[in-house]
Amino acid sequence: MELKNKKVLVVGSGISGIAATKILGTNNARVTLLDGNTKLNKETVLKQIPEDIKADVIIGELTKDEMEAFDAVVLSPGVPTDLPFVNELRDMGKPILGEIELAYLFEKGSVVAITGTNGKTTTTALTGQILKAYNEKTFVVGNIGLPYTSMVLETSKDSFTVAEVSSFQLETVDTFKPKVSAILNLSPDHLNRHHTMEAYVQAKMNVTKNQTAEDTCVLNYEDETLREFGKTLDCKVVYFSSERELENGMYYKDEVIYHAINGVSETICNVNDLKVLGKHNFENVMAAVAMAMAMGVDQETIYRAITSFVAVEHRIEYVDEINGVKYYNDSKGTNPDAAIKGIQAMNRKTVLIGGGYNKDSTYDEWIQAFDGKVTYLILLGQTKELIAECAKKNGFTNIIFVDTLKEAVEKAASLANPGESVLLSPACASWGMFKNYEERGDQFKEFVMDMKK
Ligand code: UMA
Repeated sequence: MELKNKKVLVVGSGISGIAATKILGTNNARVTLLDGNTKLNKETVLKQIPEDIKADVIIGELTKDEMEAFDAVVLSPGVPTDLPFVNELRDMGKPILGEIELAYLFEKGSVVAITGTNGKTTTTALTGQILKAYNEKTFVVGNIGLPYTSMVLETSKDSFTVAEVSSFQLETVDTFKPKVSAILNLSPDHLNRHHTMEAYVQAKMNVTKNQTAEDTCVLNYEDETLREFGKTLDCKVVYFSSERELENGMYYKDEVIYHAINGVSETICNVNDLKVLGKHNFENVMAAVAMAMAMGVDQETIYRAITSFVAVEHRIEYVDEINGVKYYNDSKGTNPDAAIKGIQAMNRKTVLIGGGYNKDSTYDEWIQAFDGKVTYLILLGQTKELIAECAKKNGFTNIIFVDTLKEAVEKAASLANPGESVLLSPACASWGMFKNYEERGDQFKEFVMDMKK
C-alpha cells in the first residue's frame, strides 16, 4: 500500500498510536491522530509527536465530512473494530489496518509471531533471547510492550523480528506473514471485546492466515482445538505436548524436554537446568525451542539460551520476604486461566489479592483451583462483587473487600502468617484502576518494599 501523501487516520494515542503516527509521518503520509478519551489534552498528545512530523490531533469524535477525507485508517489494538464510527469508515470503503499490519508493510526480514491466551510474553521473551544469541539483528516487539512500528524501519533482509501478537492485533492483519508462528493455548479471554469464544479463537488463528508450505506453525497438542486446527494448515506444523510422548515434535516427560523425529527422540534439556518453574513454563520453553529450530538455530545455542533465561517481570515474580512472608507479583495474571497458574505455582498457604476490570470472564475454575491453599481472598476493582458471589457459590467465604491496592497489600500483610505467601494474581485486567498490568505490578512491589522501611 502506497502511503506517501495519503491522508491517514490513526485511532488511539497510546504507545501504538504514537509509534504509528511517527512511521507514517516519516513516510510522508498526512496523519490525523484521533483519541476518543475527552479527558486528554490535545497539547499533551501533540508533545509526544516529534516536531519534524506534521500531524493533527483530534480529541473526541469525527464528523462525517472529516471521515470522508481519509484514504486509510490505522487502529490501535485497544480500539474495538466494531465501533460505530469504525463501521462507518469501513462502509465508506476506507482500508482499515491494525498497527501490526502497518508495521509489516515495512518489514524486510523474517518474522516469528507468537500468540495464545497465556504464556505469550514469556515465550516471546525466551524466543527473542534464543534468536538474539544466534543472530544479533533480532528485534522483540508487539504486545510485549514495544510497538512493532517503532522498530520495523531497522529491519533488514537478514534480521529477525519476534512479535508477540494479541487477539486484538490479529483481528486486523491482512498480509502479515510470519515465517514461523505459534499458538500456545486457547482459553476464554477478552470476551467483552470479541463477544464470542469463536471470534476470539478465529482472531488468534489469523496468525497463520498467510502462511504457506515453506512456513511453520507451532501448536499445543494438548489443546484439542489447536490439534485439529493443525490438520487444516498448509504450512509445516510442529506440535508440543507436556502430557504425552509425540512421534514428531517436542514433548516433556519425567523432567526432560525431548525433540522427536519419526519416533527417535533427542534430549533438549532437563527441566532442572531451567530457571523457570512449572509445567506451563516447560510448555513455553518447548514452543520457543520449536520456533528456534524452525529458524535454523543450532542446539548448543538453544541450550545455552534456555538455561540462562529468567522469568519475565510481573509473571509469578518473587518480590521479597518480610517477616517470614514471601510476596509474589503476578500482575500479568490478567485472566482466570493465567491466575490459576499463579496459584498452582505457590507451594505454601497463600493470601491472594484479586479483582479488577470486568472482561466478562467466569471465575469458577479459578476459585476451584484455590484447593485449600488460599487462606484469604482480598478483592478490589470493578469485579469484586462478582468474584465474591462466585467464591461463595463455590464454598469460599474468607473474602475481604478493599478500595485500593495499597490497602490490599497492608491487609494481606496483616493476615499472612510467617511461612505463608502473599500473591497478587488478579484474574482480571488492570484497566480502570491502572494504566496497565505493569503499573499495577510496579505499585504492588513498591507497597511491599515500603513495608521494609
Ligand atoms: N482509545 C480510543 N478509542 C477506543 C479505545 C481506546 O481512542 O475505543 C484510546 C485510548 O483513549 C488511549 C489509546 O487508545 O489513549 C490506547 O490505545 P491501546 O489501548 O491500543 O494501548 P497502547 O498504549 O497503544 O498499547 C497497545 C496494547 N494495548 C492493548 O491492546 C489494550 C499493549 O498491550 C501493547 O503492549 C502495545 O499496544 C504495543 O503493541 C497491552 C495489553 O494489555 C500489554 N494487551 C492485551 C493483553 O495482553 O491481554 C491484549
